[in-house]
Amino acid sequence: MIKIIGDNLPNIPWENKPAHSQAPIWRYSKNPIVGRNPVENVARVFNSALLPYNGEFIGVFRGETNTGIPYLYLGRSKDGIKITFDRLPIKVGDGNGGKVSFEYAYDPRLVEIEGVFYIVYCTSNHGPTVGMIKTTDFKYFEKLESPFLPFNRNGVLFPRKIDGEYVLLSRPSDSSHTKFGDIFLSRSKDMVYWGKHRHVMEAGYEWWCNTKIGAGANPIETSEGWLLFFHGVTTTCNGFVYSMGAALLDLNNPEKVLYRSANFLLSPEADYEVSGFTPNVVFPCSALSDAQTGRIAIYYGGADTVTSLAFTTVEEVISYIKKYAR
Ligand code: BMA
Repeated sequence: MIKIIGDNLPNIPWENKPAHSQAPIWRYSKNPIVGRNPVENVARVFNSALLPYNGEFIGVFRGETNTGIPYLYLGRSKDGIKITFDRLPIKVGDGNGGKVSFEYAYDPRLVEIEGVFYIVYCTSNHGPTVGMIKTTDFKYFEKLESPFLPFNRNGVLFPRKIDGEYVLLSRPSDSSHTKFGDIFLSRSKDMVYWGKHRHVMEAGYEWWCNTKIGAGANPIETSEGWLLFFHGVTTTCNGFVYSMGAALLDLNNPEKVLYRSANFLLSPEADYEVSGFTPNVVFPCSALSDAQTGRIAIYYGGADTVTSLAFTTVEEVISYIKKYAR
């Protein structure tokens, strides 16, 4: 039996697989869970992340303001589905009483490591790159050093140290709508200096992810390896199409890919994925898991417009990855 190595989460959002479905991942029947204009001055919320917190859920959300510029918003939820947002973006300090301002901030991932919550997101440091913020109470947020020079995006931290080091996935990019990109891994002992950079996965020979790929949700530890949901992009005559893929990485040497599904697991099909601000985008940024039942709930952005949920189980998704591994 394939197992999740981690905490139980009895109140994980959940819906059983529809009887007719053959897919390894199924959409929540009441998607999207966040529609347009969810809070004053925010036109769209998508590409966001939630975690369990004090028996409920807390999240960091990409809020596209009515200026068109994205910032990070805090949201709370009792059930992981109905979310209440703060009216203003998260205020961030420099750790010394000063304030930090952002040109923009988007695509946050949220992870807890040893009681500290880290927000990993994309921001500007004279060009887009990965930014890092920490908090222990969701009241005071402290900006940490940027792990990388520009240009880089899609930073995703592993939820625990491996061999005493923090491990961060990322995707070196360009200054615009990057037309290339593989997933790399870097290590740090202190969250300041990052090194030992390793290549993990290349944009596929498979057509659905042949332009670029980027890590999606924080990896989930399982008895078979780290389960990584990522996005893969193909280029059509009408632009990019973003789908969701999955792979299993070695528990001790996560730069080693054990299995990678040649098939996508979710590709834009639903109305809220194929139409919106950026049509044809499925973009995962976080996943909750329940060790006891093996249930997994994945949060993803639809068409850069809405936030949606999809479900699977560890048994189902890992069997699928192995069955369709190249
Ligand atoms: C990427 C990021 C994501 C977005 C995607 C599709 O480059 O900007 O936030 O969802 O493009 O537009």
